[in-house]
Amino acid sequence: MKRGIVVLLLVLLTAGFSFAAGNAEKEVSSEPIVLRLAETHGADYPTTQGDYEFARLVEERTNGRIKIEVYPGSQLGEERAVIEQVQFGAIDFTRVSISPLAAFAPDFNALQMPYLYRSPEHMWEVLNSPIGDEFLNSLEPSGFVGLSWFDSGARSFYNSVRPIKTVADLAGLKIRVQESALMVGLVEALGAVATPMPFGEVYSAIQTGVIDGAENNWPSYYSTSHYEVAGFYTLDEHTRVPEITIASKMSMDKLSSEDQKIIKQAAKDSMAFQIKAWADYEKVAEDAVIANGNEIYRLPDNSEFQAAMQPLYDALSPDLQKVVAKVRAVGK
Ligand code: BDP
Repeated sequence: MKRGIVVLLLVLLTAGFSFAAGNAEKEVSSEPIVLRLAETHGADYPTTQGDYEFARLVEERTNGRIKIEVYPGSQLGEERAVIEQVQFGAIDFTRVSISPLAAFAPDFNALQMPYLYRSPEHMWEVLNSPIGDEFLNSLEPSGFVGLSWFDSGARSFYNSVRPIKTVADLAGLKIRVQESALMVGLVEALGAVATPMPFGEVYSAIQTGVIDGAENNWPSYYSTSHYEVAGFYTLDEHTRVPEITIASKMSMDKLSSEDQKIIKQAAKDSMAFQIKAWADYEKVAEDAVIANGNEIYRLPDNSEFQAAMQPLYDALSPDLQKVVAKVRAVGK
């Protein structure tokens, strides 16, 4: 009987030891945590360069414990579909335009209204103010953690049919917009026909005449080769739409609060790198498009365009009108 108990104890003890040893081993040789970030643009594009910088900082600051793998070129899907996957944790991070994000968090429309910012500096002052942080934090109930902002210049119209010099020139043109209700309204307010479509489908849609044009900044006009099939570019600069990096709240909740802090800080610290890369690439894109012989027209004055878009402001909810007023007051 006594011997039986001793044997039983021994068995239990060895089992306990090997269990403890197993655990210790797991901790020592623990694999890095690998997280995925989805990006629409190709590897050389300035937002993707910003993503790589973010990933580099996270890896460095966690001594390699956390690796963020960047998937450029829409490998994980187009923006809207990617945002959905981030929402339910299938993708950990993405860098997107706030336009498609506004379908999930409608308040973001207040940050992409036409002619909202007086200048690029004004936009940065807003994003770096408590308003910017309030927007980043507002995403949590929708299942996202807002991390940081990237530059995206100003968006303007391009098409394959005719130069646009006045609002009347836009009449009846079929213009692709992002998958965003606000952008549909914006194009319709100018008398054109809005066609929402994923970014990756725009080139062939212009080439085959399904649409006449689209709207975007210099870098995207160039990097997508849209400038080859839509030769008229009018610099009306109707919107400045910030880029944003978001994390899946489900993915973040699995990490320690210390690691969450490192990730948030690394994202903020990658902004300066992207903003510089943006300025450099914007110049490269502009030079290349001009060298290609495209017809570029800069609106001498945007008041006609601005007046045509006023109904979009009138249609905003009273709450968003207040946010717009706060944005406009920054730096005044
Ligand atoms: C580019 C943004 C990209 C958007 C794209 C678009 O960087 O995130 O998806 O515009 O128009 O400027 O869809």
